[in-house]
Amino acid sequence: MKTQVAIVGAGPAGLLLGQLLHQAGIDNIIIERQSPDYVLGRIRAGILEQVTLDLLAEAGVGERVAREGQVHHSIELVFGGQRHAIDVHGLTGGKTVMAYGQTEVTRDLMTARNALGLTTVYEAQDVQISGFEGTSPCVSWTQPNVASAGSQRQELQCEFIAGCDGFHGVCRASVPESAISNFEKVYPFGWLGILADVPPVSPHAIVYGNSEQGFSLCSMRSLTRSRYYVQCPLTDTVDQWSDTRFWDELRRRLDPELAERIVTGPSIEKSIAPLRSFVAEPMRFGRLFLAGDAAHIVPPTGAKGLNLAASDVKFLSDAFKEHYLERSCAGLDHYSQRALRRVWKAERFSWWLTSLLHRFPDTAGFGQRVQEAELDYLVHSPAMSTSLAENYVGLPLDFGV
Ligand code: RFL
Ligand code: PHB
Repeated sequence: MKTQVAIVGAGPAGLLLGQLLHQAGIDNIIIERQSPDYVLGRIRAGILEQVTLDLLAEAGVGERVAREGQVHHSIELVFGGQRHAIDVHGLTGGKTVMAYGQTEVTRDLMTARNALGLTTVYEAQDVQISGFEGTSPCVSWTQPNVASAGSQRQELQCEFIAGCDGFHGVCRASVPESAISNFEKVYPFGWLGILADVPPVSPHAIVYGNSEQGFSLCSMRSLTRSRYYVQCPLTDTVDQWSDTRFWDELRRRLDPELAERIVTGPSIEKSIAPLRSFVAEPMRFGRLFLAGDAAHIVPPTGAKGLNLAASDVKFLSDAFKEHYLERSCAGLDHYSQRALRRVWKAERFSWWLTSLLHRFPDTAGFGQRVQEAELDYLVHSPAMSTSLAENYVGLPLDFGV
């Protein structure tokens, strides 16, 4: 097999890149380790920035999200038993975010790719990449389900490899240790999340809570499907959390009015996610380019992970277009620097919001009082609220350039 750009990973980053490259006439094949159903079964992000929405529209998949997504003009913060609205729309001169599940973004991209008849290899096992430091990159894998292929290795020769294979993927791991620098911060807690077919408690705003019991978050997927999270110890397991225990704990962490309004119901998904900040530098190694979670992770508090994956893909697809259509390497040469500049601002924001809203096991006394003062300052200072709002809706792609 041969193609111009081999994309490893059919998450949102890989699928979006494939779509944008195809539209520019650049041939690509996606190699994915899991089945389509498995990929669609992962419940993850739920908030899209305008930059991401614009990109989905550019990729030809903007219609359903525009029709079914819920526009949010504000966010709400609960602390000290009281709720405070941050008017994101007013503070940013009219910007908003959209509540629309990552699962649906992925579904829309998969449907569009299938309709175009583009090749995606699913359930590829033992994927390996090679030759990216020279001029002949190659992706290889074993395809156990294809009878004619037996257990023989399949090979895809290409001109470039896009590593869109998430945090645990093979692409970043294939780079020699001496060529890469990793920056990491691990947080001493996780998020227990549940999905339930109940109306969201706050359909027009995401609610972020900081209480004595810890962080909480009320989000949504539609007007009939809600997503809720509570901070929990990393040692907890899902079976320690019955639905009843979850709902009781969530209510305890909210203000009395919201707690009263919550509609509870059986969970249809429940999982615990650890929180991590991570950046690998650079994001390019010869003919290998990393994008999305393959290169960086943010704690989910600022809802930036999927949006950062989308902005990486914008920079990378523009660079490939420059290379193939204008015969210029400038975009590819600047990709890592350009992407990292945006990545680090989102890392800073996600780390800051995580520090502000969670209870840290070792930060009693002074640290706790400073957190309370900062929250109080945030909701009463237009300067600080504006800083939160402009980061929440997403900085412009050319910010500071
Ligand atoms: P993904 O989605 O992990 O996709 C990578 C794909 O690569 C495949 N893969 C391989 N394929 C071939 N060979 C291999 N060796 C492979 N190894 C892995 C995987 O099967 C997968 O299909 O990465 P991508 O595309 O970069 O997308 C990133 C986003 O998924 C991620 O940043 C967000 O989900 C983060 N995130 C959020 N982001 C937001 O913007 N807004 C949010 O509200 C938000 N909430 C969240 C989140 C992530 C969460 N968790 C569980 C991590 C909430 C949670 C709880
Ligand atoms: C979600 O809906 O899953 C969600 C919303 C906001 C966040 C993180 C996750 O900050």
